Amino acid sequence: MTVFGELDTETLRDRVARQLTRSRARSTALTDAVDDEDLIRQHSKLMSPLVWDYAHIGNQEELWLVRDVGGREPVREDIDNMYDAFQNARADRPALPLLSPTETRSYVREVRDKVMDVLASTKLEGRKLVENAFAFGMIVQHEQQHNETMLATHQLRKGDPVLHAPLPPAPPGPVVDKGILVPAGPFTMGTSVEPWALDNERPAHQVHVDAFVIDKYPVTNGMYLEFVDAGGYDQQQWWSEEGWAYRQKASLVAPRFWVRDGDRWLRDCFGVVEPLVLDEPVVHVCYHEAEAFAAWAGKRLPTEVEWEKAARFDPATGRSRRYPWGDEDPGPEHANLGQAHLRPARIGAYPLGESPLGVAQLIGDVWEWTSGDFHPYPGFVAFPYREYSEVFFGPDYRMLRGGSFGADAAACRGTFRNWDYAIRRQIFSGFRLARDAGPEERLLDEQR
Ligand code: AVJ
Ligand code: FE
Repeated sequence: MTVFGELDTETLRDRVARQLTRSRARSTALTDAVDDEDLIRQHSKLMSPLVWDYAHIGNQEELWLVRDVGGREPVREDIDNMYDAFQNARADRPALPLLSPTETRSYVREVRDKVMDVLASTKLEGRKLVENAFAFGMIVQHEQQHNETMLATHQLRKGDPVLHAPLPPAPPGPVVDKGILVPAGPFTMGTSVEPWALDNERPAHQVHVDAFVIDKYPVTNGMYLEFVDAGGYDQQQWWSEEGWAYRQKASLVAPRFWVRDGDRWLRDCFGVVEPLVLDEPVVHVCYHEAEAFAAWAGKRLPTEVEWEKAARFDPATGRSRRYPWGDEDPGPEHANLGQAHLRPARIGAYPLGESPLGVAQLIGDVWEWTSGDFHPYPGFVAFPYREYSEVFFGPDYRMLRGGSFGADAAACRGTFRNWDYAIRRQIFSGFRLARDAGPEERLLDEQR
């Protein structure tokens, strides 16, 4: 297993260097794919211009690794405020006197050169911030998180397609969706040992979970289309009060990026409009749509605890794994991650990624909405800054788990927690269904 507390410093430095290089290759690909005008333009009020994300990536790296960890002189202190996400709402960012694309590229390069030097010369001990190279891991994750945000900006961009990737693997055999019974009992949620886990994933703590049933696969386009065709968007009874109000206000009729074509629906996938792939997980639905679909289907969304138990619990040992398939880092055989394929994989495509209970495609493909708000785990300590998680705690956000095809393995774990507003649909979000165990299933569980 690769919880790397035991790695020697040189191996750890190599690992960090490789991860930094990988994340930069992704940022470069996403920003080199379009011309300067496209980099500066705001493709949606919900998003920053791509060039803002790119310089913000460099600025965070400068703040934490050049100045704090490295104790070096600032590179561009004058631009800190412009690239501070809390000082500038996304909608206001295009009006800022941003660095040009050329200036941005040379800024991020200058910062990275210094960071490589800091990495080579910093003792990775003595301070919590550098133990296990945490600050470097945080910055790798930060860049990869913004890479996913930039990919969402690409999806909103108008014009000829510029991103291309091979199709995800096809399911190797026949696929049958089914509900999987997750036994009642204690479960260890979160982590205290995963070196690059962020503050909101900590600490590990025991929770009791009642028996429940969760679907083996996420909800597909085909299943979702039935809800659309059945008039689900016009039937208030499936929607929460808040969800219905939003459905009315935003005139929702189908997932974002579905395109009506006569009597059928197509989907815009990074500028290519194509027929729906019916056995692909539905993507670009908001929490309210997921919740309404679940009610229509006579089920509900899993709670965050249920999701994590389905993903990590090993009934043979009672232990929680790092990932559904075990403790190994994700490989291409386990999950659709890292923008290797620019769409979710059809259900059944990753049998090697299943959890011990047989729940599939929990990691990768689409972020999965879960019910409940963003709360700290018992014993939470903000680290290393309150603005990563703590300022978002409360009822305003819903939790998403598991990562999407746009998320990188470095920024996705069995314990990883993502969050967004219940109305957001430009993210790579889908969901899977759960329900309480029935009396007979409970009995079966108790007799095991
Ligand atoms: C954890 C994905 C909700 O993008 O808003 C990026 C991650 N934090 N820069 C976000 C993040 C600071 C965050 N999410
Ligand atoms: Fe950020």
